[in-house]
Amino acid sequence: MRIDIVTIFPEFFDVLDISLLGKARQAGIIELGVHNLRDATTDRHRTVDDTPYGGGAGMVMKPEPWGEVLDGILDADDEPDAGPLVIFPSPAGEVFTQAMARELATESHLVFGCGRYEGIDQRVFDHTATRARVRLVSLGDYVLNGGEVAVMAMVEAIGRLIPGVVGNPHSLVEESHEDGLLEAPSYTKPASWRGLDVPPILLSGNHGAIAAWRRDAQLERTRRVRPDLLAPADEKTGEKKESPST
Ligand code: 6GU
Repeated sequence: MRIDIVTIFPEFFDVLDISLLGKARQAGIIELGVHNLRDATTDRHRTVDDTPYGGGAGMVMKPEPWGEVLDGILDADDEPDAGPLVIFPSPAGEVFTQAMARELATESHLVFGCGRYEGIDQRVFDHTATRARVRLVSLGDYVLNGGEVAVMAMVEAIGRLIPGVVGNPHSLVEESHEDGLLEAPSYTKPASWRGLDVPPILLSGNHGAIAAWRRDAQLERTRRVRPDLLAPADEKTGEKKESPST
């Protein structure tokens, strides 16, 4: 997979040299390009923002540098619905989920455009949408100063789902959210530590009983911490969605 990131803080993404994703890059599974938006400016101060039309607080990112940098990344020959998928992290976007990470992990080219300040001129989204698929994606219902942290989280969640990035693919299955539930608690040696014992069933060697215990623990934890994950009611119709898979 090819990943391009546009940002005014390219150093922010230096950490992608290390850990699992760094290894995946060395192995050629992930190809990463980080682009400094300021390199696409033409004025002496390398200006990327300006005051909003219509007034209001804060600054808005100007369209011209975005147009320049995206011209360099998007292939003019690509059909809009083939080619790269362009993602703009935004608190106004659809919420990023494990299901979306799985879907995005099947793409061959992702482009992330990190906004700062009060956002990016709307015409950047509109123009980009004439030549590529565009999605606005939010990490959740809270406000970050810019898209960089969100992109880091998305790249990690997506990257680890690309075949070959995580050594043992089984470790991808038994995780929170993969089956729609939170994961069960886990334990390792010693069997007794500071007066706290590992649940005896996990030492029993009875794989069926262990699987049943884990399932119960998942359901109990999900009911307690994230009841919204269990057949949430549709806000308008009150209709129950499909239950998490078993
Ligand atoms: Cl993707 N961007 C920003 N700036 N804030 C956020 C977010 C994204 N997701 C949640 N809050």
